[in-house]
Amino acid sequence: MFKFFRRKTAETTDHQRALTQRLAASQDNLGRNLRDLLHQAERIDDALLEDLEAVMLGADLGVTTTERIMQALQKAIASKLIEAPAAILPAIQAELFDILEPCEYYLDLELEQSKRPFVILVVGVNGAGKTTTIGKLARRLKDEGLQVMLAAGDTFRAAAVEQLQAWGARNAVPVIAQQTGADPAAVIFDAMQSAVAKNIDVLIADTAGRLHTQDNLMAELQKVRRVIQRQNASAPHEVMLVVDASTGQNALNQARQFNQAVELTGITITKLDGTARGGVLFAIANELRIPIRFVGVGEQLDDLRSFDATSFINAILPLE
Ligand SMILES: Nc1nc2c(ncn2[C@@H]2O[C@H](COP(=O)(O)OP(=O)(O)OP(=O)(O)O)[C@@H](O)[C@H]2O)c(=O)[nH]1
Ligand SMILES: [Mg+2]
Repeated sequence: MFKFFRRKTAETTDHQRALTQRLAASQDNLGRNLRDLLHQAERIDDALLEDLEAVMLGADLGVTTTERIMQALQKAIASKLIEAPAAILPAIQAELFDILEPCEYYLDLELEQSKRPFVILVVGVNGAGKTTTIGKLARRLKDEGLQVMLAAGDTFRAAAVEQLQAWGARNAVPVIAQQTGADPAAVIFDAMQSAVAKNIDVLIADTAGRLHTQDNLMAELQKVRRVIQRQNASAPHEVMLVVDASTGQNALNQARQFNQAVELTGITITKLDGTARGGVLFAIANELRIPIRFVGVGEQLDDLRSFDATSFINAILPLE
C-alpha cells in the first residue's frame, strides 16, 4: 500500500508564511476585526458579546458555528475561566481549532490493486476552480512518481476540453476527451478503461460547473458516479468538492447539496490568496465534517497546499 498524503505531513513553513501574509493583507480579516474589537473593550459585557457575534457572522462562520463559539465563551465567562477581554481571542481560536482539526485528513491514495486507478471525481459550481485544481493536483501527484491521467468530463462549456488539455500538456499527462456536447459519463467511462489498459495510478475526472440547485445537472452527476462505480465497485475513491473561498455562506449550501447528491469525501477551498473570507470553512467543517484536502492560493501550478488546520487558523486569526 502506498500512501501519498500522510496525515500531518508538514509543509514547509515558507508556504505557511505565504498563506498568512496573503490572508493578512485582506481587509475583511476575521482576526483583525476581532482584535480591534477586543483591544477597544474595557470589560466583558453584553454589548461586547453582541459585537463579537456580529463579527463572526460577518466572517461567514454561519449561525450554528457562531452560536457554538458564543456558547463556549459564555460558559467560560460564567465559570470565570475568562475574566478579561484579552482572554477571549485565544478561547475563540481554541474553539475554531476543535471545529477544524477533525477535518484535517490528507488524501490517502491507497494504491492497492483493487483501487487502481484511484479515481478522483471533482465537482463544484461554475468557476470555483475545479479545472485549475486538477492541473495543480496532477503536478503534485506526478512529482510523487505516480502515473496520472485526466478525464475531460466537462463536455458542456465551450473550450473546457481545451483548458484541461492545456493542463495535461503542461504536466505531460494524458487527457481523455470527446467533443463538446458528448455525454460526460461516457467520457469518464472511456477514461477508466484507458486508465486500466495503461496501468495508470490516479485518474482525475473534471466535470462541468453546475449550480447545486439545478436538479437535472445534479442527477447527471449522480449518473457519472454510478457509471464509475459500475466499472469499479470501490470507485470513485474521492469525490472532491471545490469551493471558492470568496463565495461566503453560499459555499455551505453548495457543500450540503453536493454532499447529498454524490457523497463528498473531500473539499478543496480555492482563491484564498484573493480574500480572507475562508470563514465558511468552519461552517462546513462544523456541520458536515467532510475532510478538507487542499487550499488553493493562486493560479499557478504550485499554488496548492495540503490543508493544515493550525496554519489555516493562524493565518485567519493570528494571536498577535
Ligand atoms: N487567485 C486564484 N485564482 C484561482 C484559484 N483557483 C482557480 N483560480 C482561477 O479561477 C478561475 C476559474 O478557474 P477554473 O479552474 O476554470 O474553474 P472551474 O471550476 O473549472 O470553472 P468551470 O469549469 O467554468 O465551472 C480561473 O481564472 C483560475 O485561474 C486560486 O486558488 N487562486
Ligand atoms: Mg472547469
